[in-house]
Amino acid sequence: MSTTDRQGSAPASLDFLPEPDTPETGSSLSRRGFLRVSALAGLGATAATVAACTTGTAPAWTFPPAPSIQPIPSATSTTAPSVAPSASAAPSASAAPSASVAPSASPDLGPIPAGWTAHDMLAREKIRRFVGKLAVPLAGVYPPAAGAKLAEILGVADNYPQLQELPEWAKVPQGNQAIQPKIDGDWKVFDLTIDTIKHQIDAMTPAIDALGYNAIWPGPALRVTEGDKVRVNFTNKLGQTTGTHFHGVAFDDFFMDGIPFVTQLPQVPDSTESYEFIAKPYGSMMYHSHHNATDQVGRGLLAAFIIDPKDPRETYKEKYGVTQEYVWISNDSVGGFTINGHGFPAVQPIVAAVGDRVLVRFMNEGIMMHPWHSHGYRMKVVARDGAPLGTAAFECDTLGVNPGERWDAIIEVDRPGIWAFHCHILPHVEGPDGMFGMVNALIVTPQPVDLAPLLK
Ligand SMILES: [Cu+2]
Repeated sequence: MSTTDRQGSAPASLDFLPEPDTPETGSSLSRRGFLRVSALAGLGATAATVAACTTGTAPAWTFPPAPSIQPIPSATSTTAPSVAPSASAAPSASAAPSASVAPSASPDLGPIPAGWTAHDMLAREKIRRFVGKLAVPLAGVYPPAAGAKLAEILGVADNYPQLQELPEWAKVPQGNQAIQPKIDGDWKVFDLTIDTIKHQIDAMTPAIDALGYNAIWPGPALRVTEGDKVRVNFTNKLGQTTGTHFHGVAFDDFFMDGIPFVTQLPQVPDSTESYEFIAKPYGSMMYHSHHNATDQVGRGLLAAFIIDPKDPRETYKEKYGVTQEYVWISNDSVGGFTINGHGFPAVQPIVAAVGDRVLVRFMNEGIMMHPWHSHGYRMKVVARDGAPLGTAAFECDTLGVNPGERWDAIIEVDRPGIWAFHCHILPHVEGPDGMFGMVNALIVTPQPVDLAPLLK
């Protein structure tokens, strides 16, 4: 699955949910939920119906009646400053990300409610695109008052176009898919290509010239067990030289380290090169280009390499009862501020149910530190750079992750909600047209919900 993956199981695309054998039962919307959803979906988009669902708890805010229509100025004309990372970050000026993203949607977003500005309209548009046609079904899995409030906050009664569309993150390819190795004697063998690709940070922005292992950014997540003999064959289809480094691995043979002119010659185009090593130590690792890397990693040659402990008692599933995991690779150069190669609202959310224990493997493939802030929950941070923290494990709600670092954090979700989860360097997450870049959400449903059928 793109980014969310069940510990130790082969992931399936957009499989957010616990496997059928997990303790949670009822992996689809409850009948009551469906009825509520049907009621909302069939609303004829009237505020009256939404209000009818709001029994007992009156929402604090209601949509103003018939606001006067005002033209919406271009978001680029607002006064918010454009904030760009240091130009030294990127080799070419055009490659520098900018927080001042040009408005990607049609400026015709309808009438502006009293007291709002264009910023509010554009900001709401981002959330509508993030949720897409999941809005009504998702609202339906929460208790009626909460569901009605969520529907009201999004303005579902407006019957806006995104209610019929896939969420933004389901419109673009998501990386991190786990691939299974071939077995060759006692070796686990992965065959990968290194490709030039066109990559969309977001479905509404033009594709950029990017790079990807197996033609996707981030590349496939490779997963092995401590002590495995691993062979990874890379076929270079870039049209330029490269070299691949497995970041965090303790190589016995230093010539496997992947650094052109230090431990090898550069890998020339149209050649296949193999890296062979024993997988150790266990933990969250990465693989990425280590040649012309500001450009090559900045354009997508990055991926997760996960070494599970040989001792099953040391796995996160056994040790902490982890029920699902999410690989979270940040980058911040050529493609702008991204999580798993995408900026909000194209970042695939973490979806969990009450009772889940969610492992997030933060990996920073960028050039700056990002403090990840989890709303509503503290994270229990259990490993740094793959090394278990043991009794030094700590809890926090804001975790700074430096370039090259990996931090493993577990969130025990015990309260439903839709919780923002974002970098707290504000120019990395919010601009004149609302949230963008390094923003994600932890969506906690009261019961497990199978979203996959809704994403067709
Ligand atoms: Cu940041």
